[in-house]
Amino acid sequence: MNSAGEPLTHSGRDDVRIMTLQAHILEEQAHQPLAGGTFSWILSALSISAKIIADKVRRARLENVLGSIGTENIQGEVQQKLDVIANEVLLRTLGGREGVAIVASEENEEPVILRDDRHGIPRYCVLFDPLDGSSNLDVCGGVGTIFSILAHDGRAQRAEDSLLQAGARQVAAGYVLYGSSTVFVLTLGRGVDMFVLDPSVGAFMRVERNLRIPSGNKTYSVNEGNRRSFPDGYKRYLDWAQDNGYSSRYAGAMVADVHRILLKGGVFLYPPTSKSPQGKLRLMYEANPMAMLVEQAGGKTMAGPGQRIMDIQPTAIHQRTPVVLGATDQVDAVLAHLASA
Ligand code: P6P
Repeated sequence: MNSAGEPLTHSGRDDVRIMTLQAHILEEQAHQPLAGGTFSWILSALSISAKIIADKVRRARLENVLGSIGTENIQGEVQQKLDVIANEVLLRTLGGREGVAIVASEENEEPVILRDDRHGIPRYCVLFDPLDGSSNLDVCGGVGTIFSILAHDGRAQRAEDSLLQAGARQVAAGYVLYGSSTVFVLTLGRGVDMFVLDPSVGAFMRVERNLRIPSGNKTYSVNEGNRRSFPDGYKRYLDWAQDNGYSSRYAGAMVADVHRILLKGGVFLYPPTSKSPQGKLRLMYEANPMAMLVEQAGGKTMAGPGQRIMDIQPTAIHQRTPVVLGATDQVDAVLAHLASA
């Protein structure tokens, strides 16, 4: 019964059932012909990892695990202590799942091959950025985990041959935002659903189904400190946006910026710059999963004029790409300026 003593029923759009992420995964499992329990177990490993990482992020300053460890990752970026801790959590939870053949992480130069495909069990590749935006940690800014799941090709001779699939072949994608609350956003290719961790219960509770990105929000999200080295079309767009009453919002963590766009609309851009001529964001475990989520929520995602992100055929696990993603009307406004002479 709800608070008014009425029976809990499907009330149109607002499904009042109490659904945890675990129950949602099992309910969705029926729609994934290949999945069976294998796929669901992978998602539950990501859920457990999110809870563990959320606790470590919340306690970071108390337990003095902020700051860097003084080494750099494959990206040449200084590793934060929690980058390494979050990476270990994901490797150890996913490592225990029978359905995971290969994992690839922003923090590991080479993919980790966990199992081959001899026994005919459908297996998957899981790619992730364990703690995206971790430089925000010291100042209590939003940080997140981003993940992408691909079906493993058991015939592949090398791990890369199975991993290097275009984003359009992802079977699932999502992120966890460790912000004012811990939010788990997931797509299995049938829309985008959102869950919030209830610490008193220790479960992710479903709060939104089939998220749709609102149109008409005149907000852009870009690091304007790089403006001088943007290609001219991006500069023309920014001039146009500022002449037309746009606001600017930029969190410095892709998960936080994309989450705002999923809920409120607008557009996120990471153009080519002099420092990152191919763009800064990584295709396989940042751009592709976010692109799947945004497109599943009715938005648009491009690497540039005429180049849909999820159509890019990757050639390297850590390759980078420019990114323009968000509400379709707002992405189209950017593209119009990239194309204009
Ligand atoms: P910049 C974080 O390091 C990250 O990979 C994304 O999460 C974020 O959108 C971007 O880089 C921020 O880069 O150059 O603006 O600090």
